[in-house]
Formats: sequence, structure tokens, C-alpha cells
Amino acid sequence: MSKMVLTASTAIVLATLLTGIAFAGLPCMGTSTVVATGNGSCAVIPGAAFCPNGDMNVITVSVTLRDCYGTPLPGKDVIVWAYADDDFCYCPDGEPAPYQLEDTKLVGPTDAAGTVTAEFKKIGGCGDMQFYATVDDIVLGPSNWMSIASPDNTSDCVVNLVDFGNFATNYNGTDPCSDFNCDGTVNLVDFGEFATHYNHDCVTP
Ligand SMILES: [Ca+2]
Ligand SMILES: [Ca+2]
Repeated sequence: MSKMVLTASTAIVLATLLTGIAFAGLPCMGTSTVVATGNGSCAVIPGAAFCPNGDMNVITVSVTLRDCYGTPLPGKDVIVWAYADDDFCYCPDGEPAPYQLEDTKLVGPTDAAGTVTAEFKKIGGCGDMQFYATVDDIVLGPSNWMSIASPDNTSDCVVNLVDFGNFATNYNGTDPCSDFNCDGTVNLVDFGEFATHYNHDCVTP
């Protein structure tokens, strides 16, 4: 009887050790983080105002990889990608990633703290967006939601007369899609922003 108990205990210890070995060095959902922050006036919402050519706000997504013991994982490449319920258009920009596919960026390697960042800025459209990270086929995140505004109201990555029509309709209102400085109203300040980015697209200016 005591031999059976000993054998069972040994099996549990071995299983625990093997589990630990299996999880050590692999990104862990519970200890890794994906955090999105914006710059500009919308950073406190939080959110960002994007122009398709990238000359408005920027969202920085910071990914920190740790294994289930909390040990940082340096030297890993990470795919960071945007997720949205709403329609957005994504211009290719090639930065800071070696390559990108629409809203997906490959960044890395992670530094000694297990951290790497990706920037998103060449985007048109309006709505809510959050970010995930994939490494070693493990999906981490999502990040906090970000509220996105853009002079490209129609999500075709061109700021033109159609967008102006929508902006004019929203003028003096509270539509967050046209409130580029996130102060709660669509007014002359926002019109100035719209005018600055009029005729912009993925490559212009
Ligand atoms: Ca448009
Ligand atoms: Ca405003």
C-alpha cells in the first residue's frame, strides 16, 4: 500500500516537473502583456486620429513576453495585429516591421525585458480597434480598446469630397469619427485638422 502511495506521489512530482519544463521559455497568456497607447489629443480617451498617409496620430503597441514563471523572454520575433469590428483601410508603410500584411506587423526581436513595440498610423476609417500578438503560435492579448477617428470617414484610404460631406454633416455635433482632438465636439479646430489632411491618401503627400 505504501509503495503504491509512493509511486503515485512520484508520478505527481514528475508530472509537475515535466509541466514546468514544458512551459518554461514559452510565452504565457497570464503573464505576458499587450498594451496600446496613442499620442496626440486622443491619448487620454484612449484613442487616436489617423490619416491614411500616417502624418496624424500614432498608436504604439507594446508587447512584453514572459513565461508562466514571469521570466522575460528576449530574442523573439512577434507578429502584432489589429482587430476591429468596424471597417478600416490599411496603407502599406513597411515600418517599423521588416514586412507587413495589411494590419499585421512582424517586429522583433524582443529586448532583455522581453519587450518589443509596433507602430500603427497609416490607417483610414472610424471605430474601435484593439491589438493582439502572436509568437510561437501562441496568441496573446487583446490590448485595451482604442477609439479611432480619421478625416477618411469612408474607410477607402483617401480623404476627398465624400469625406468632407460627412464631416460637414457632423459639424457642430459630437460624432467621435470627426472629433479629431477628442474634446467632445466637432468644431473649427477639427475643420482645421480636416483641411490639413484633405486630398491625402496612402502616398500623398
Ligand atoms: Ca475617404
Ligand atoms: Ca473636437
